[in-house]
Amino acid sequence: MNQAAELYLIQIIEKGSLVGMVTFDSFAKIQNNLTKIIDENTYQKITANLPQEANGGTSICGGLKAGFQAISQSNQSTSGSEVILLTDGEDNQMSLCFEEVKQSGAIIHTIALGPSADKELETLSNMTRGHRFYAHKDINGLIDAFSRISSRSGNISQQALQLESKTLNIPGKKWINGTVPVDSTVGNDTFFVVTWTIQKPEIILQDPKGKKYTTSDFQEDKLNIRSVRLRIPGIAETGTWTYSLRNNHTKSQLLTVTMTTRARSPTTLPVIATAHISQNTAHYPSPMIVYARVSQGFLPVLGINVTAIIENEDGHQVTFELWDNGAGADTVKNDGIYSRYFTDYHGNGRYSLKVHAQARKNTARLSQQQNKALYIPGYAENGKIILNPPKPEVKEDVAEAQIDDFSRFASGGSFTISVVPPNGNHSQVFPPGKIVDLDAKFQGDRIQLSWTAPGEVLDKGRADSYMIRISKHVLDLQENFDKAALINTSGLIPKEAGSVENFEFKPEPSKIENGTTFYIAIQAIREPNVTSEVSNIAQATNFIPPQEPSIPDLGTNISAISLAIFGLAVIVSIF
Ligand SMILES: [Ca+2]
Repeated sequence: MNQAAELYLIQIIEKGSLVGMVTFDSFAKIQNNLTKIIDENTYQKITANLPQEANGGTSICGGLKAGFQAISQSNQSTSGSEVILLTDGEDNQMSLCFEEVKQSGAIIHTIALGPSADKELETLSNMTRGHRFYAHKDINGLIDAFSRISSRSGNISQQALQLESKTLNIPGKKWINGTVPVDSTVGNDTFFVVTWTIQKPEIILQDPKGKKYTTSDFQEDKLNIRSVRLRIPGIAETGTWTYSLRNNHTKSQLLTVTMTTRARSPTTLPVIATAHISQNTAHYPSPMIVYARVSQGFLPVLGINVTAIIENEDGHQVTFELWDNGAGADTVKNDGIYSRYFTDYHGNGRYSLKVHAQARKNTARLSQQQNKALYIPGYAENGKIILNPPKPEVKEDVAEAQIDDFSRFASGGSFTISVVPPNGNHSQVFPPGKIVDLDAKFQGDRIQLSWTAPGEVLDKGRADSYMIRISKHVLDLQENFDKAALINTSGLIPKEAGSVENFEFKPEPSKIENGTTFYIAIQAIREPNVTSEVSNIAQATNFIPPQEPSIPDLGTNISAISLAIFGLAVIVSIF
């Protein structure tokens, strides 16, 4: 805990902030009134008072009251002040100061440390619109939590950004290597921190130009046991940094590696990743949606790899990719918001979310299109509902700029799940995902369909089959999907969730005339008989091109136009 608290003060909190500290067990004590963080000396004054050991008891109200007192004594208003409340204990008297907390106007961020932290702790953050976190007693979870808290306020150029955040279990006498890309938007105030559990490892850190830093370059804090830190002088070189760590002990031990930095200059907009979850608390079997937004300024960053890492109280970890594909849980394609369902519950209690956004091999693109406009589907006028045109999609062909390879870690806070039955595969209660991007068009006398594959469980895995139905009347599909004509899909084997599916078939020729419109919808099926919701309804209109005129010179243009409308396709989104 001290390692993370110190790291927070040195590396993460914005310079110029006022910081104080209160410690509490059964009693609370103001360790420092608010002090402006200017340089190393100021944070050392505070870290010197970090508690070395705690007595029993947890008086959360006592801690909060002393916190408010420290703020008032420093001639600051509690209203708008931010309090980080970190505890591993329980306090059944906590609700006694809820009213005082509300009156204070302070924002309380809670960090529940370990599985015994009070179950009601998050009431304080919910009540004051603070963030909520859950961390094991290992340092990485705390560092992740602290860096999220700093990113709420202050200047973007002063925000600490996490480039690396790993916990590594290294066997005795073994080396482990890793790489971290440092992109050209960051590099100021860069720290590389290693912690260990048994014995200090050997460290080699190499910048992209080959300059090496070794164990002796790292500073070991006298106060702080089992961690070393290197502040990279000047601006960290852009490019790939590599590190090697050797566990010098004969037994395996846990090492953590953290790299934080800030924007390269006050005028550079850095690439930023943020993460959040659809609900703070959920009752089984409600699925959660994980979101990560990756942007530079207001512009979305596309074409990167975004991974969610979710951990429960026992340390059971689930990692999965998030997608910006406009299918499943992701509402809009290519808006820089990457989303996915989470259904892999392992027991009740707190779960923590962390996201890793990384661009490797120059695949990242910066969309030049902002996607901030609020879409209003319609309005009422004289008692009638007038619909606006459909919501504009983010176009595929907008100008895009390539950006450097980068890496960002971001905490998405914690959430609580209740009523999960013990054991068993819980994901089976969820059906295959609803297809929302079915597209249809005529090609000659055939209809071509395309959509994004859902999975057997929402957007995960692989469905067993598809059921495609067609009608000339949209209402048939909307109101009576199961009665509409079935297309033979015997040759169609569903692909893995997230893949693009293509399927082509020939409608009955007798029914096709010029201008005929067909409506099509699809369901995904998991054996024996679990079906997804019916998809959006796609529409394909058959335009038979007019006879080509016999004027050879102009003919090319005219036939080009008729070809362009031949196979006109419209997606009708009916949800
Ligand atoms: Ca999206």
